[in-house]
Amino acid sequence: MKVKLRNPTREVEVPGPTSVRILLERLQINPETVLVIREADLLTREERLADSDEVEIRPVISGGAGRGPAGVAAKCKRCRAPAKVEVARANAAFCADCFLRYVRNQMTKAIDDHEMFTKEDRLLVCVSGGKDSLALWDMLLDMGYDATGYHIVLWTGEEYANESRAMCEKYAAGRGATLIVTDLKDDEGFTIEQIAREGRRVPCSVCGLTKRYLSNLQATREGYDVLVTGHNLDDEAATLLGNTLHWQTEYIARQSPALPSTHAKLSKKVKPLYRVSERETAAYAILRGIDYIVEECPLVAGNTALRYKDALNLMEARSPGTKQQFFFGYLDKVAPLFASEDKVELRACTECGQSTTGDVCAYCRAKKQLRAKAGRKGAS
Ligand code: Q46
Ligand code: ZN
Repeated sequence: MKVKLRNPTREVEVPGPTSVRILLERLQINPETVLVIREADLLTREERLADSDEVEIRPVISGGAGRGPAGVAAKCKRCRAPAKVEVARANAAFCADCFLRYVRNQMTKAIDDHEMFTKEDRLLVCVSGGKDSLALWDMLLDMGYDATGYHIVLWTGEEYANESRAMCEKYAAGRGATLIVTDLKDDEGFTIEQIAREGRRVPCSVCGLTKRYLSNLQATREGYDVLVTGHNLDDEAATLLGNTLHWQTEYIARQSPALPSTHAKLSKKVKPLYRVSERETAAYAILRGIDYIVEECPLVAGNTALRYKDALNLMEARSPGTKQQFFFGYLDKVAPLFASEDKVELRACTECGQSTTGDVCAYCRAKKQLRAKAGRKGAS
């Protein structure tokens, strides 16, 4: 049987017939970190594979896949039809329709519980071309929300930038949805790849700062009511683990799925996918036929959150539900205790007028630092 593995893409021959579960065990792949696809169809672990089959094993968790155990039921929990997707943390498996419904219900619960937005609000949805943000945009449009996409060409790599943008444009064109695209190189005169190449700063930290700054700027300048991002359960649990290990209490206090606007230049920010795992958003995108960029950002190796994701995936494979217990438990029991840590007074940045706690905002400081270093380099 021909098995296509991704990131990096390669093909291996595995003797069949066998089952998905045994195939993954043989390849030492943690089933929680991948989806197995045969002719655009998702397969559960109990599915049989013939020797003539061609299957793709697609990683759906940033950072790849490790070894882990397998095995849950292969009938839809809701309608008893043959299952397509296992959700081990819910001790369930679902057919395609019931799975899409399950994911939408999780998002609706998030929106309602945190009063994220209503049908009257104008939403600006940050889309990268990846599975999470395109699945998010898709659900919001299906539910009748006024959702405009916003893509920043960050130039973390030429091919990656072009493909990411193309995925967003393809999706927007297919849906007749509005997409705004801005280009970091044109607007700001630097690229994230350049920062990585010159080793002046950690690329992911500048990239994260840039995305937060520019998306907030776009939302406030163009009068959107809410800025929406595709952070999923894995992202939130990994961030919380990192912040907790370092006891960054001011970050812990701000890690809410919905942050209100506390300044005229600060948009309300929400994360409606925080109840949906990364594997589930990927399955959603595949089942909905959404074309997304499967390759990882070429600069992802510098992303420290991956280490925390790896650690959580190891625990999740042994005890499904670990991530949700950790993050939902924080929201229920711990977040209220940290609320007092989050009392900061915001004022206008003296350089750009955006909100900041000091005189000059972090983005303007980073830009100044980059320019100064570039100047020193040019002079030497
Ligand atoms: S895009 Fe940017 Fe990520 Fe690439 S450079 Fe790092 S932060 S990994 S989500
Ligand atoms: Zn500024």
